[in-house]
Amino acid sequence: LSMYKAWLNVQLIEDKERREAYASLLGQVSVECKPTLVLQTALKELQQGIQALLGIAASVKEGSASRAEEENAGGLRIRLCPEANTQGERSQREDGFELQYMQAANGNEAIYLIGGSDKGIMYGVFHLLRMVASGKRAAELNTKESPANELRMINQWDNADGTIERGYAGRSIFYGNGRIASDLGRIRDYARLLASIGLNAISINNVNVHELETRFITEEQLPEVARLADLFRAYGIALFLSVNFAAPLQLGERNTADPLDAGVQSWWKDTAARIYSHIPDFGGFVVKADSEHRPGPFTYGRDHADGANMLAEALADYSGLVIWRCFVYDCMQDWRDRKTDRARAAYDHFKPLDGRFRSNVLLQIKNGPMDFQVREPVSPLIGALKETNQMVEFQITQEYTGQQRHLCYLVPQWKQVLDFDSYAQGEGSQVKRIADGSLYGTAHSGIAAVSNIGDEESWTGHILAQANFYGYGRLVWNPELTAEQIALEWAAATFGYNPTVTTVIIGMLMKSWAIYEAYTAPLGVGWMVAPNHHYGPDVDGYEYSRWGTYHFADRDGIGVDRTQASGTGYTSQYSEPNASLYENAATCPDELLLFFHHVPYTHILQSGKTVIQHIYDTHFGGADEAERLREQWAELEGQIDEASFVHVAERLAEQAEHAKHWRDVINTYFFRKSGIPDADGRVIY
Ligand code: BDP
Repeated sequence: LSMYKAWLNVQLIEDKERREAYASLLGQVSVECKPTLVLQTALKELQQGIQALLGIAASVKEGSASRAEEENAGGLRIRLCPEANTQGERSQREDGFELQYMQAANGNEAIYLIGGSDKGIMYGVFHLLRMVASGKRAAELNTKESPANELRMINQWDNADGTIERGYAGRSIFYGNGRIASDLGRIRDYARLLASIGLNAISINNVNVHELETRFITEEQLPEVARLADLFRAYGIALFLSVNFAAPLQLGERNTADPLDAGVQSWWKDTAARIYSHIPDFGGFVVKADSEHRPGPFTYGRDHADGANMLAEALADYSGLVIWRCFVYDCMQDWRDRKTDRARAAYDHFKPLDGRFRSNVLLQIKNGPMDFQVREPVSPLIGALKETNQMVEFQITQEYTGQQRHLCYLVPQWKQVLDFDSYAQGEGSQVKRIADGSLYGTAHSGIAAVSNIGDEESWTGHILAQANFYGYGRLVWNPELTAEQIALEWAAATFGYNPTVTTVIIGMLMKSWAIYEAYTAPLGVGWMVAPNHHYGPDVDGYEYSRWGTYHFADRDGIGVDRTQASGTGYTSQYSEPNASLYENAATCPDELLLFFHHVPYTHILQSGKTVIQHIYDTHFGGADEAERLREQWAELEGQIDEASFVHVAERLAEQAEHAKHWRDVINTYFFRKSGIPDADGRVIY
């Protein structure tokens, strides 16, 4: 079924001439390198793809050709070119590949697929199949690709009981009833999807590690975990586990989890030895510590460098990595005294530790300082760490962006983050250069994101949310791709190469983030969602709670004063000129105004509107636009498969209704608070 196949829904090429031209070229594959596990995967994918696209069974021949044969031979020729990555340049990562089209003297056509590694070959195969499906001719295939980022990671927030934290697409494909799934087929299909977009690392359990998952690193569970590692290995994906910092204590094997305790240190060393005896290429640990009631080094008066380094020491002999999350804040604070500000927390905790982490530790930093809101500034911690490996964290699962019931294509948001200039080393210090390690030349770096998949047939609940999954992988491979290009690739691969269909879908995707933002929390202030589950409007839901996520709306004004002059001083965490840009309400970008400033409702935005009128207008506009999305989709009836059509139509209908609800709740609230009428007289209560 196409929903399940997602973007690997390869169809027979209809144009006979093109199909035959390709058949003579791809019907014969010669493999001129050693058959490794990943290479075998690549060949299997290649044969399957050729069968589906061209309706033929390709013959695969192994062994290198003699010189005479070589000169005239045609077909697809697969080679390994390890020299491609000996230049030590970041643009030449070993996972790269090259495609070269050639015509021999005798007229034979050949395509060379040259990988920097077996993984490079596999990525090249997926790329080749995508290009052929998209209608490219053989002579147009020449390309050289190399992933921009070293670690291209996905984080599952799956729990062993089969639930998924912030999951909106069913239950876990990994676990059920406290055990690792016995049917590995679905997980294998997932590995395929991940590899097809270039991802190379996965952490398979929630960052909130509960009792059952704490046991994943025990002798009893490791054989099961190893089965998953085997499966991902075949697709070139390294397996990581989220671990419980207090595991030695909670498993009852030590009476403390103090990172400076010799007994604890040896416990983790033994644990590492045990893990690597089952999984020799285990990726390492992901750790959420001292955050939202998770244990951590603070309990013992130690800091996060002590905690991370202790684990890193244990993994070092095996080249394992510790991915230590910077989402550390006191969730039981109240900062109305303006001494604490949740947005400041990551920087305040980690900046002073810069330079103290071992070389196999990476700090994983959420893209914004709060928590994956529809609009946030870029975290000032990204780039501020100059002697520490760092990774950016995105959230594909739409916790705060409509939970896969609303359409919200997030690639434009991620691109904005990656293109943001932190000025950490002067102009040209974009986030993407920190993620790819080039700004500071760090040993390790990359990007991670929280997955949006579950066991629903469509993987992502909303089929159009597959675009976020696909787009994440493509963007992490190459941050220079545009959000439109990615949307086009995805829509065509998923629904077929029909320009009428793809044009409508790209249009919808590209507008969707702005639409969602328009009818939800205004001008970067965030939140205003129902507490706990985070779906739907509740303007004051978090306003009187201790989670530190306030909007400070009263009868005179709204917004959070994070300036140095009169607020929390958060703006000073940025490098200049960003610090001054945000500090000054006149230069602060409109879309972030209420994140940084508390202003009267009559404050005039750079757009020329008052804050209150902006709120009214965007909420009416956004809800109308949500209605348009539904109409646009309706045009596709009969042009895509019925099941997908109905599935999306239902969700868009729900979104359109729910957008009106958002509109009314927000507008009425601010009308009543401010007492200022809508200039167009639309708001009533
Ligand atoms: C928040 C989620 C929470 C996660 C937390 C995290 O609401 O469920 O555990 O982030 O990233 O977005 O650790």
